[in-house]
Amino acid sequence: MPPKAVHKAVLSTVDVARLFNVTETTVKRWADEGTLKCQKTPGGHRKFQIRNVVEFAEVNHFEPTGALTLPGEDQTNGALRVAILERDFQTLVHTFVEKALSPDRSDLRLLFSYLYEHRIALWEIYDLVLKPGMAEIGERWMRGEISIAQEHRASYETLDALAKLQSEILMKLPTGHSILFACLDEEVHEIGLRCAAYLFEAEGWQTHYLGARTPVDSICEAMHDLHPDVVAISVTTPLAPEDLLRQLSRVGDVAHNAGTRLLIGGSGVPAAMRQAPWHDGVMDSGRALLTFIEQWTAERRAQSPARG
Ligand code: B12
Repeated sequence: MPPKAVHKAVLSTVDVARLFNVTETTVKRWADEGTLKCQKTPGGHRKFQIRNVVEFAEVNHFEPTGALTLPGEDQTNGALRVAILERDFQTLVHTFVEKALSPDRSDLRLLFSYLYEHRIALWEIYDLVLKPGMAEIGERWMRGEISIAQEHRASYETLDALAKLQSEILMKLPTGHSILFACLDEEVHEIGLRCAAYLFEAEGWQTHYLGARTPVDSICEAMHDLHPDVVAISVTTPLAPEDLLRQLSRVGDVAHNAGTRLLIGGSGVPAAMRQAPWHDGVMDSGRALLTFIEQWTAERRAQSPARG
């Protein structure tokens, strides 16, 4: 289990780079110029005393907004580390479920930070840990092994922990593209929508988030006011198929008239809707979303090669 307190008095180059959201090369340059005091180990690695890093941040007005490599890494429970190294997602899912149901809220937050710090990509956390983990929690609830209260708490702790993780990740530079996110009026499930929004944000997109239970009229109004490049709707609990079709195709029509693309995601999109002409793609994973972004970027490059 990840430890709960920061014990590191000495930071590595990687730690400092993450702390200030800069590259390791930048940190090495600061150290070599003497602006950031460091000691070198016999092996030539730079080590930074916390007090020197704090002083450096104060003098240069740098805000340490990034995340440290998870504190006390050395004492971390071996099983989790081995699971990460071996990319044993079954164990990671199991650990997620345990932490999500733990009464200590910091457990889940630390777990997400820990996974990310150890090179488990954001989309992998969402698709390969969170999604199967939440499905497991749903099954436990259906089997009567956990209460409604526990399921609700796990959901809201998850949303909080995802927000905390988002504040720690490295974001790409702004792309100038924007996207609007919403769930339809009757939809309370919004964790998947959150994941999609965070992934776009991490890729440098400006995101507008309307959240769960948004009336279709309000989604259309927001498209009119905000002019997003893309609108994304997440569907988990299917409405009566004709209602879902009516609501989504309305969003699609309004979007296309405004030159906005419509993406639909989530586990509740009926298979029959995948080929409909009024949307620009149905996606059931964060990985698929990244492919969309890659294609979008390639198309934009092809349209205006000079801007790159
Ligand atoms: C958490 C949860 C809740 C929470 C929601 C909290 C919240 N704020 O979101 C609460 C407790 C409130 C809830 C309530 C209900 N729930 Co519920 N819930 C779940 C549960 C356990 C997990 C869902 C989840 O968050 N998954 C994690 C996310 C990350 O996965 P995801 O949504 O699939 O998203 C991923 C992809 O699909 C994709 N994605 C999703 N959206 C988008 C969008 C875009 C644009 C893109 C690109 C990608 C993308 O990316 C994500 C990452 O991989 C599921 C169980 C399950 N098997 O999923 C049941 C489940 C969804 N719930 C279910 C039901 C029935 C309900 C209730 C109707 C129960 C009831 N009788 O009251 C109510 C809903 C009431 C209502 N008015 O609608 C059923 C739905 C069955 C069905 N298909 O109809 C499920 C499947 C449980 C079950 N097996 O019966 N629920």
